[in-house]
Amino acid sequence: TRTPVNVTVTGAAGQIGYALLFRIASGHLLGQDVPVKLRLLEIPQGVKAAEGTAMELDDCAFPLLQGIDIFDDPNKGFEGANIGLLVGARPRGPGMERGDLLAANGGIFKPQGKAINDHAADDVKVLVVGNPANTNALIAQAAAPDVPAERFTAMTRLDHNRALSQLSQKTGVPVSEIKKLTIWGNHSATQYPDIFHATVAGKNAAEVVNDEKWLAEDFIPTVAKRGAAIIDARGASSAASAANAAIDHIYSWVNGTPEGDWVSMGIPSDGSYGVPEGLISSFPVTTKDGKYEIVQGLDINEFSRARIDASVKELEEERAAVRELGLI
Ligand code: NAX
Repeated sequence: TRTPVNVTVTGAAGQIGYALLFRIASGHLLGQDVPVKLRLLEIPQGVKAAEGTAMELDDCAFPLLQGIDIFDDPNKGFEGANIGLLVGARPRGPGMERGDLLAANGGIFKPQGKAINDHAADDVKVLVVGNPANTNALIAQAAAPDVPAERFTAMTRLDHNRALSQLSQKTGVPVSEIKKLTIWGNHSATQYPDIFHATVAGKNAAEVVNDEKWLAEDFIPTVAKRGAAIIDARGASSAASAANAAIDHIYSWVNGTPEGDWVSMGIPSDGSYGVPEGLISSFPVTTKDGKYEIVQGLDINEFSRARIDASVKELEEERAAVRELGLI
């Protein structure tokens, strides 16, 4: 029998945590043949609620779930972690400036990065979901100099899935027939969902759509502002879809992307496509044997270039701000 994989989830008592943990435990994160042990990390005030979620996990009697432990100390929470899902973060409160937000999250992601550095398993893979996800990932990465930098990633898969769904509705072609869509840049309103390389039932998506006005004024803003639209409708932010995207992100990273398709991941740039090295930015990637690679050689037209540059500029500003704060 296989050794269980240790999965640490931060913010375990939150709404994404509630949607995420049951899917991890039922085998959707890694595969139906992979046993898991859950390590839930919360702040002290969240521990009791996490214990309640753990009781429900017990009550599911999931065959693959081989243990649940709950912590409020990151050093313990990340001990032996093979996968780290960093969901808990500090949301922007009323009147909070970006600098305050980055500083508050630095107070979370810096110690968590250090704990990963000192206590996680050698093969640890980290996904940051908590916003601002790209820059939080950068902070955690900087605090973990002994962990290969490429193990720190940020989630743009929800944006990717949202874009797939919007394109499917526009073209009337099921999502299963849409390939090679890309989210570039930051997980924020500046992100750029790119359909110029995407295919819809084997045909170029931009040609099938053939409507630049829809692209610029409907598709891109709808995808970029979907989070706000969900809050408006639900009275709460995306939770199940965010959890689903986190599952997809790790599943793809560990188990590989299918031939002829790719996914979007926020990853440290190697300078590809003019994105400054080291920024954690979203790229089209293929994965194999637990490693990802940026898809190379795509032609970036003017329409795309301007939008990628704008989002990357925002990431550079966030990086400068956290440098200024001494967080990286
Ligand atoms: P909730 O407020 O429901 O839950 C957050 C949980 O994190 C709370 O239980 C809190 O006690 C815990 N927490 C706070 N600080 C912690 C720390 N230092 N260590 C451990 N746990 C800690 O938020 P939820 O709706 O679950 O969202 C979590 C994060 O995901 C937010 O930052 C949110 O902005 C972000 N999102 C990111 C998305 C993405 O695509 N990258 C989309 C969905 C979501 O908005």
